[in-house]
Amino acid sequence: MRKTVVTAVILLWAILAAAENGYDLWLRYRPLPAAIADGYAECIAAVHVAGESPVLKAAADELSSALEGLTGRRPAVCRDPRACCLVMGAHLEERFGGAFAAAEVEACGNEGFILRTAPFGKGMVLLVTGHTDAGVLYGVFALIRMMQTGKEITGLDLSETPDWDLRLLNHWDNPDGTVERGYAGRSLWWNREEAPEQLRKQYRDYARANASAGINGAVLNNVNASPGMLRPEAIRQYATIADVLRPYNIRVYMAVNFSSPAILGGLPGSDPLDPAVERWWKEKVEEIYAAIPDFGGFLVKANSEGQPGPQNYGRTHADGANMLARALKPRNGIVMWRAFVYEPGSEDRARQAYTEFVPLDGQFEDNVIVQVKNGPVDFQPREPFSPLFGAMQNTSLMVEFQITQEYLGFSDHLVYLAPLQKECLDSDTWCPGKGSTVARITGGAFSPGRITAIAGVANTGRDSLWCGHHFAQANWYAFGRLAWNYRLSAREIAREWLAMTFSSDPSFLEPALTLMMRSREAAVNYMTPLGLHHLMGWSHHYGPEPWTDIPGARPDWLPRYYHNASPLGIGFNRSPSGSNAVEQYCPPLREIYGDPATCPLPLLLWFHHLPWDYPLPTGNRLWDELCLRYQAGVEDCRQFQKTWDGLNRFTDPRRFAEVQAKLRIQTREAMWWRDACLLYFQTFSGLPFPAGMERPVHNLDQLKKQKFNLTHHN
Ligand code: GCW
Repeated sequence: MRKTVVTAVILLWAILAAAENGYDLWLRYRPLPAAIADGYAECIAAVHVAGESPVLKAAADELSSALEGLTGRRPAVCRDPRACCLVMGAHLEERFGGAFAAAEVEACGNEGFILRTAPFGKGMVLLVTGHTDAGVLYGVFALIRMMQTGKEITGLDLSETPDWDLRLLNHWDNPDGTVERGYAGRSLWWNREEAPEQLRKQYRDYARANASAGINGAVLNNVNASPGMLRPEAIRQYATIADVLRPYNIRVYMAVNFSSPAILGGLPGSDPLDPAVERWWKEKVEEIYAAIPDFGGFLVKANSEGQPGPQNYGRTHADGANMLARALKPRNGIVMWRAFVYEPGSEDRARQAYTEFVPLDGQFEDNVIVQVKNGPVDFQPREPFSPLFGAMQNTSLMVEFQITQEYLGFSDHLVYLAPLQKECLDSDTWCPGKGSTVARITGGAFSPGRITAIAGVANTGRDSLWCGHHFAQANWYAFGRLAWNYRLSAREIAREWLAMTFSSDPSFLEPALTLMMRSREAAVNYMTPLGLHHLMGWSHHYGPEPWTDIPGARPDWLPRYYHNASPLGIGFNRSPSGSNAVEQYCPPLREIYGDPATCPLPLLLWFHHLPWDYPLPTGNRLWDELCLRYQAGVEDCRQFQKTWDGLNRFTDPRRFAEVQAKLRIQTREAMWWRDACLLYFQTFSGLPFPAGMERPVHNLDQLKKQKFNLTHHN
């Protein structure tokens, strides 16, 4: 009897241990079907690592554990490249002269790679090379991805270089371990008490995930920066983390508080033109580089939402950024200076960053990059691209996306963000002319030689599955992949991710892909269709509160400022008869956006205030179209549930059930959004709900009284 119990316990333990909880992300390396696995194992039976460095070692270890997991066989290590089927190392042309031209390897730059099968001795050899070890690392991850997704790896000839030099995550993590707008548990970096070895493992896994997606840098603390980050103990913590990330080609950057010289250094002020302030920063920079020789640089949020900045001293953003840039320059560090600024006042908030920054174009040092949010307001489910892209042709600009879902249902809603990011990157700014997309402008197409970068606000935390929602992992992955190659389609990336994370069975992939590809538009529809924005509760940014009125609050924190609903209509008039924010776009966009007849439907109420019965090209009047879109969003969520329920047999029980539970919440909340917004807007439109639309299940007065409850959000 006792034996049976013990056996049962051991068995249960084995099952639980093997159970997936999402921690392994897309690097699960579970066994592939034998037929494919044997081919890979044979093709990479023995590996030669040409060279020695922590980066090469990380790459070799990864390849070996991936092969072991995927094929059941660890490759042999072979010292003699002639006996090997795979050789990895930088500059292999020195040994395999015929396989590459030196110029080709050179063209890989700092991080590019070549994967090439070449004849060698009596057989063939797979060469993974580049100009640097980092390139080899990315080549190895590309090869692993090919195996994870069942691709052919014989006869390879592939080379890639990244589209942006710096591909960064921004962590909005505070020293006390909280994460601003974080929905996946507490901070990975700060206020931790676990054993160092345990932390190192987690940091290594974080680094592996980033490297596999192509991310090469991370800002480890919140842009609302604590001056304490520049204290010696925080710098030491930064250095400890940097040591673990370094073999994966990841550099660390720090968000700094502009008033640090006064707060921390005891100086009378932090005026950027004060030589004592400049000296203080120079010394601080030296202190940081002594601890972290490859430190990347600073990220600064200045004179925005209460943060201090150069304007406190009557100086400009350029004065502030340049002073820091000069301190970092001797060490090749950079300054990422955020353009997310808006002050209460009469000017349309969407206009403000442009008004403040465009006059400074051309005044920044060349190691300053101005970091601009994708849209002119704030990470809404849909925004037009920020008009700063294109308007500052003599300044390096980078896009900041939000991967954490501050306005997109936190980690409760499944919203695949690659379509949103592609939409922005592919937007043609028309400045200086056709074809000047956001991707090309920030990628340096018009300013060769300048450093280029792209950032995403991270959605990671201490949560066992890293991101709070299994599908939110896809947003981390997709950001990295797009930052590496923005020409990849959102669908292709989703397909890779699904195959690596769940299953590559076509009967799983097709429906799951449709679900992911539909999810962003569904969220736009049930939250803010037709260009509406900022309808959420102002304190939590989660659920709908289009009615909020807080006496004395800043008007631009309140939804009514943005939707302007009244008996006359709805929307923000940014056309020439309104705030004229359209003038910030280059022709012909300003004309296209400026006229409701030509403005794209998805942005209509972003740029126009229109009567409820305004006729749309869809054949519906505005009110009916709005209703039908909210309804379509709800229906999509229901469809997501059905789709997922049908995929049970392809997924493990735990992840299946967890996603299922989240989808249930999402549908419920899509209905909440629909009812709250439509019942409220109906008090102005006075129009009935159109035929074919479900009746609301909520009551407006109750919704208004309902207190927002955070219980299921952590
Ligand atoms: O989106 C808003 C957020 C703030 C954030 C700010 C910013 C870090 O609500 O939490 O602060 O933007 O990007 O600076």
